[in-house]
Amino acid sequence: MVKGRPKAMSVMIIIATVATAMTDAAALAQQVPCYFVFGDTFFDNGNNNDLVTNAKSNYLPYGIDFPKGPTGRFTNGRTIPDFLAGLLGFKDLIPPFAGSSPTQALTGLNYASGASGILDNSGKNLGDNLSLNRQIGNHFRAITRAGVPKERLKKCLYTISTGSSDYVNDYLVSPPSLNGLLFTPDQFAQFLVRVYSFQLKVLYILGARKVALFGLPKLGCAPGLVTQGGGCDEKANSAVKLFNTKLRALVDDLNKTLAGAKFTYVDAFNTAGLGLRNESCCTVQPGQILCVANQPVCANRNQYAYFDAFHFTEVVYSVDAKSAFTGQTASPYSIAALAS
Ligand SMILES: *[C@@H]1O[C@H](CO)[C@@H](O)[C@H](O)[C@H]1NC(C)=O
Ligand SMILES: *[C@@H]1O[C@H](CO)[C@@H](O)[C@H](O)[C@H]1NC(C)=O
Ligand SMILES: CC(=O)N[C@H]1CO[C@H](CO)[C@@H](O)[C@@H]1O
Repeated sequence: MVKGRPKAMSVMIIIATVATAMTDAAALAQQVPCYFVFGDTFFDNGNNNDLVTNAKSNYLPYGIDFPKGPTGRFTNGRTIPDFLAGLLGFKDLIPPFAGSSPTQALTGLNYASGASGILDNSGKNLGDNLSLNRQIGNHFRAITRAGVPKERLKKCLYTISTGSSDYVNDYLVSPPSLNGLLFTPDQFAQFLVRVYSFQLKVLYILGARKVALFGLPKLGCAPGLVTQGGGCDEKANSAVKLFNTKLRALVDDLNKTLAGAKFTYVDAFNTAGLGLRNESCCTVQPGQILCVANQPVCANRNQYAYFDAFHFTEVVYSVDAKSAFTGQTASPYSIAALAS
């Protein structure tokens, strides 16, 4: 018995070690086989680099806090999809569709393109664009080319951030665009959500079942959109709020009508950048949105909500990603629940 005791103890130690190793493995294991990203400047990670467009960010100071430097992300460091990939246990970040190899469609691709919107023409004023329709076309080609099985596609995560460009590059521009003249804010939101709904059904037909839709932030509080007096543009905020309300309703509708699908809505309107400084961190020319190349940036980027006059800093994206993952800002499902 006396002799047996150390033996039992060492067995217990081994069990404990194995148990710890297993917990670590579980924590690190990739929770979904693949992750696909769609959307606009908030999610773009390099798809605009080779397009003929003014909506580019592959120059310093963009990427100043990113390990590889400027990549075409419209922020100082990582974006929401980058943080989500980490939280989901992916060892590598999801690569941009532009320049990807066919096999990368097996683990996921990012099709997002700066200035793109739900409507094909949104952002056209800035140059070439990969509208959401074109992104869905690229996804179809990528999964077909790689022969990704439908059963695998059903287990993947899909996140989409779109709609901002339809507002800032179309509906809200002055002098007014055709849509700005034709539609009331409520009608425009309705129109956008109707088109978006159709696009999401196409994505469902292509295999998407676990889908997180990011709502729009308070666009009217972005430094590039604030009023002369420095306050938020409340007309912009109330227009965006109508879109968010209808998008939230669409999520419930799709969840009910598309068999086997889980859609969730992520709120960024009430949360993004709370409590942080609200002026641009980088140098922006008056009336512009993007950073001037190689000009001074703020030293303490963790204290700023906005990196340029429109896009948020990495610290905001980190909080957004975590709260969407845990479910604090996502409903009816957390992204963790979608993934499981
Ligand atoms: C920016 O922050 C200041 C100080 O907290 C505040 O007075 C101002 O209203 C804010 N502006 C915007 C556009 O949010
Ligand atoms: C989603 O819709 C399904 C019916 O297709 C329903 O069983 C489920 O409870 C819904 N989930 C939520 C969170 O509303
Ligand atoms: C300027 C430009 O190339 N715009 C393109 C944006 O995308 C649509 C299709 O989604 C094209 O028709 C436009 O030519």
